[in-house]
Amino acid sequence: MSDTSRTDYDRLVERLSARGLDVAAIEQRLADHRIETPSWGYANAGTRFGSYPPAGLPSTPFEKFDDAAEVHRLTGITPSVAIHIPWDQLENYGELKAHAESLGLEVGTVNPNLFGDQRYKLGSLANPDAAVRRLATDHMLECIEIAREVGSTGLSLWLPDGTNYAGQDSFVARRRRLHESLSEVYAALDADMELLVEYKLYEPAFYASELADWGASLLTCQKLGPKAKVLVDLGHHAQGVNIEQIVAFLDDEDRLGGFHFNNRKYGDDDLIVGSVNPFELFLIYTELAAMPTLPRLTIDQAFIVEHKIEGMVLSVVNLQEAFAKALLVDRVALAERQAAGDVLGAHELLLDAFRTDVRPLTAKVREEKGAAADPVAAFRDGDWWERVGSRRTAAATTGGLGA
Ligand code: PSV
Ligand code: MN
Ligand code: MN
Repeated sequence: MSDTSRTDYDRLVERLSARGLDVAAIEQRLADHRIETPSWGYANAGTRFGSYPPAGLPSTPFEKFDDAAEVHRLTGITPSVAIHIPWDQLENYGELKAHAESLGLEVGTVNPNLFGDQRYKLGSLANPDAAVRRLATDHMLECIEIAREVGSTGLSLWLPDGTNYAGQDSFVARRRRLHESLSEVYAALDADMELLVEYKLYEPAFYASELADWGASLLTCQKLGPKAKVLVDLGHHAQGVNIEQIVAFLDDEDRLGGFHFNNRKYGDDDLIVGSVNPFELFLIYTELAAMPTLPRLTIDQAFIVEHKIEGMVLSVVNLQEAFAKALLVDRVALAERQAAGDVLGAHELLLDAFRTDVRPLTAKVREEKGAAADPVAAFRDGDWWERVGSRRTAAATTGGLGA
């Protein structure tokens, strides 16, 4: 650490200690913070209008893990990588597991794809045609098998099912078909596996979605059993929805399975988390910081115009800073002010934490892990991309359509 940042760090510790905060405990929680990165975030992605892949993008799951290892080297807190099937389809998943381990990584959640096949035009697990439901259910079962092979305990479900026009199908019939399909999937989960059920307000269906909000996901999880939990993707809500309240409610029900982090301004934009609304991210982390253990925290983003590794690294840095700020909230004082009805006094405690520059603290925690004090600058200053990208000549495969 440079002399200047040591001074900044010392000054910050002094101030925080004077406020009665246990800085060592805060640093420990920051050191334990883990973020999963998505394989599809490293590969070619675009909008429905086009994609602009730079030279050197990974074209195999193995190469995507190489990029993820660079993000982990720079940040120190991203040891697992979510995979997406069939984008990461392989003959032998043991080879991917071994490759991950050789890089100090592990394979994270397995994400099935229920929208790419032409037969999913009218839906997958809720499709009116039993043969298509069978296809989708079998794909989920195949993903459970893949999870076993790579040593993963998380099966993620983003269900694209819905209808485009009123009258197209019966709401109740679709819901019942979905539950029937999912019951079979749930029954196949191992004891230590979790089914993470994402919801999304709209898109790809534009009239009604089967799992449009956290209520629909929660009801589905409650029907299935305790291994089913809700996954909150920050880009999947209506404008103005209070996501931090949803997070608190789900945790109170013991059904908060995890997050897909990103940020949006209009729709499911999959922008860098914390880039549009850092205060909202801080408030979400303020709820998370009150929990004894954190749920699965995963990035779900599509980098369209920015460098993908740089974007991933900045996302992790933003998450670390949001968590650090949330850990500064004086919980005892907050409870006292809430009980006393001191509205702005309570709010002020949050503002005070949010306004604190925590960068010297997060830099120190990263450096102690052997990662970079300033990971974005370290990536820009380094030559990793030039070295690795120049060896990649194969055409980049898709990582999905993006937002
Ligand atoms: C589509 O909306 C989506 O962005 C969902 O958030 C999924 O998690 C992701 O794609 C990967 O399938
Ligand atoms: Mn998602
Ligand atoms: Mn999404």
